This record gives sequence, C-alpha cells and structure tokens, in this order.
Amino acid sequence: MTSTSRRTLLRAGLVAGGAGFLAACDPSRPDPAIHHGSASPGGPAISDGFVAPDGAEVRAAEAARKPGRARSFRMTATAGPIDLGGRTVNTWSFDGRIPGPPIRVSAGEVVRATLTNRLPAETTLHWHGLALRNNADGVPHLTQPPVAPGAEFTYEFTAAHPGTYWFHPHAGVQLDRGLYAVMIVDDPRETLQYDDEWTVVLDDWLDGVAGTPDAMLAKLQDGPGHGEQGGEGDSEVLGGPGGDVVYPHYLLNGRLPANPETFRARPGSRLRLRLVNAGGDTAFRVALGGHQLTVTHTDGFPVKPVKTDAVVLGMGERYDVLVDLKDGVFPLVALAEGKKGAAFGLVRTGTGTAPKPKVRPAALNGRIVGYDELVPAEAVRLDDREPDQVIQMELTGGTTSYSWGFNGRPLTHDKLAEHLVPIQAGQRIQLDLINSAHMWHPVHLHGHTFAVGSSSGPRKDTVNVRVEDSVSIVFDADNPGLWVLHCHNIYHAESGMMAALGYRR
Ligand SMILES: [Cu+2]
Repeated sequence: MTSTSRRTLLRAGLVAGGAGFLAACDPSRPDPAIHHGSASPGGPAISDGFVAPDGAEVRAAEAARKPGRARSFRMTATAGPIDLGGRTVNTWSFDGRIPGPPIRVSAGEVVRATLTNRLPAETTLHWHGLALRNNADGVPHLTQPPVAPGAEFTYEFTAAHPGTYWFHPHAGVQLDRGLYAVMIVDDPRETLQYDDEWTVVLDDWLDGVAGTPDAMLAKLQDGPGHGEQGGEGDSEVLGGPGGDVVYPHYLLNGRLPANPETFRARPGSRLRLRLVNAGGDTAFRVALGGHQLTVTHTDGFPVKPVKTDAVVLGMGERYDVLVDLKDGVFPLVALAEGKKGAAFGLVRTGTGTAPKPKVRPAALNGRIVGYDELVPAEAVRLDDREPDQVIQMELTGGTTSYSWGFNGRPLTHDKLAEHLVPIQAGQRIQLDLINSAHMWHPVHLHGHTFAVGSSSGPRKDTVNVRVEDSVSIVFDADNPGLWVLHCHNIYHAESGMMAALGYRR
C-alpha cells in the first residue's frame, strides 16, 4: 500500500484484465451493467432472473458447507450509558458492552444468533468477511427486512472459514456508535504456534461527546462545503486526507487512552494479536513499542509470514500478527492516520513504569507492510485463470457535495435491489476499483474473499483504495445471492457509496 511500484503493478493488471463489458461512467446514460427491477412498496424489489436470498441455489450452497453442530448466541442492541474508562457516554451497544460480547466458534459450526432490537431505530446484523448464506448477510431491503424496534431476528449460518471477523449493524451510521463485536472462527487444524492471544478492536469515537453519528452525517450532507469537516492532515499511506470527521477520542477495546486495557503475559512468550478496525472514518497505523510484528493473516485469511514494524488498517480490515514479547511494559499505539490522536493499550510482561498515552514508538515510522508484499498461503491462493467478466467500478463523489457512489450513481439500501450488477455462478470476476476522488476508500465486498491485484494476491474482503489510485480485485463467483459492494467509511456508504452484485439464475 506504500509503494509506487504497486501502483504501476496494479495499473498493468487493469490493462491486462481481458474482455468483458465496461460499466458506463456517465450517470445520465443507462448503464448496461445494471439490472433495473421493479420495487415493491415496503419490501425488497422484485428481481426477476436473479437468485433470491433464500432461493434454492443459496440453500444448496449452504448444504455444501456441510453444516456442523449448532451454537446459539443472543445479543441485545440497547441504548444506555457506557463507561469508556473515566468518561461515561450515552450510546448504543450490544448488551451494554463495547466491544459487544464476542462470538467464538469452530470452522464448520452453525451460528444461530438471535438479535433483540431495543434501539429506537430499525437495525440488522452483518457478519463482516464471512462467506455465508445470503439471507443471513444482514443487508436491509436486500437480504432481509429491517428488524423493527422491539422485534427479534435470528441469523443462522455455517461459519465455513476460520479467521478473525466481526459483526455490526448494516443500518444507517449505527456502527459509528458502540454497536460492534468480534467473531472468531477457530481452525480445528490450527498450525500456528503461540502462547497467548489478544483481540484488539480499534474505534474512532464521537457519540455522546460531540453529538451523534446521525448529527454528523446530517452536517456532512448539509449543503456545499459542509462536507469539509476533516482536514486534520494528509496521510502519505492513504495518499491524501485521512478522513472527513474530526473525532474527539480513539478507543482500544472500548477504552480511552488515559485508562487503557493492559494485556499481561510472560516475557519470552509468543502473542497472537488479532487487530480489528471498527472505526467509522479512521484508518489506524498500529505498532507495539520495541517489537517487530509478523503478519500471519489479513481479513481472516492466511498469508506467508512477513515481518513488519507497523500495519495500517482501513475501516473493516483485520490483521493477525505474532509478537515475541520482551521483558517490560510496552505501548500498543494505533495512530489515527492523517488525524490527530491515537488509541492506546499496554502489554506488560515485567515490572516497570507504564509508558504514557502520548508515547509514539519509533516502529510507527518504520516499515509498513503493503498489499504487494503479502503472499497468500498456498491453501488459499486462487488458481490462475483469466477473468470471465471484468467490471469497472469507478469510485466517484467528493466532500463538497457529500454525495458518493460507484460509476456516478449514489444508492441507498432500499434502492440496491433495483440496480443489481449481474454476475453468474462459476465465473471468475475481476472488479476494477478506480478511484477518481481526492479521498481514499476502504472497499468491502460481502460474501466473498477476493484476491488483491491479481489471482496471486492476498485474500481479503476489504481493500484500501488510495487517493486517485486503482486496485483490481479478483474472485470466484461461488456464493449465490445478492451481495453488497460498498465503502466501509460509514459516512460515504450512507451517502451513496454502495452497489450490489446479483447472481443470475
Ligand atoms: Cu469511501
């Protein structure tokens, strides 16, 4: 993500993309890539010719996952006060905790999760990164009706692939409140050797301190010029502004830097860190003072182990890293990329005075591993194959109008089913993400784990597209249904930067 050679590489990948139609970028012309269905009032649009989220093809794909033992979970989305460590805010959370109670299962097990909605708004749950059955994907008006206040909804799906995942609502800007939690899918044949494990969830925080996320969205959208709230600074890694929103706080596992979480371990032990960015508008640059990190997974999927000083996580991204711990007290710092401030935690293996939250370890300015340096583990590498279809998705919009979209078309959840981009089961698909905007975008595809750049690239479900850069992503259409492609900047997504791919029947 750091090097100019990657840009050249990816541009070459675009040119070499092969045949296939190109979506029109002129919004005034009908788009040949888009299917126009007819909306039915209140419910999802009728999408003739497309696989339904609960269709026979989806049921067959789920059966092929060989569903194992079922595990039941309950979570209640609720409004109320939460202590962030010295400061109590009124916010929305799962079961009064930030992050919410984690879910942990073994690969192949069936998750049966019942959500109770005690919020004053409709909500859903989306299981970020999982290739799951389409009608459990949690996209309102596309894969399910929204869950009304006071109502319950049960999600049931096989967790087929091991890894570090997370879940959050797919409704409005709710994920920029406290509504997020981690889901870990253990590998029954885990080969990684380590002594301890620490899951670290990073977040940018304003709710109950500087208004609400809904008020922020309204402010960003409120006419020309009002979108320019950010401007704290540029990020070399992201190629431009860090984001649109100025946050008063950054949290690590729901805690403010002044009162951090401390992970205790033995000196000489090996720690597996599972890093998750649950932020709304902030990328984080993460380093552990005095240590190198060995990246073993990104977005749940294994890579050939590679050493680095720091990693940068866009919103929605995850990295698993191994660390051989030294003797002492060490700061885990997650710098808000292109912004002011950081999330902060501590690793303690011995005696000594804890470093202060303002500390900035040298490793933050060391080597940052880029996508082009990540090589997928052999078991998850896509086979070499020419794409059957190349789809161009231009990332359009800007902070002035605060209208974002793909190919010049802003879409909201209730309009996705009317504008499906058709794909066919069995195809190798290449999506060219072309960023013409002066803003970076972490682009997330539901239901699939693509390869970044080309078939030999690392497997991921969320990819940062730098300012005025392009990235191709490649995947096999092997999970029938209707799947959202969207920016994981929640303010961009809610301002139109969403699209949906539909499997043709
Ligand atoms: Cu975006």
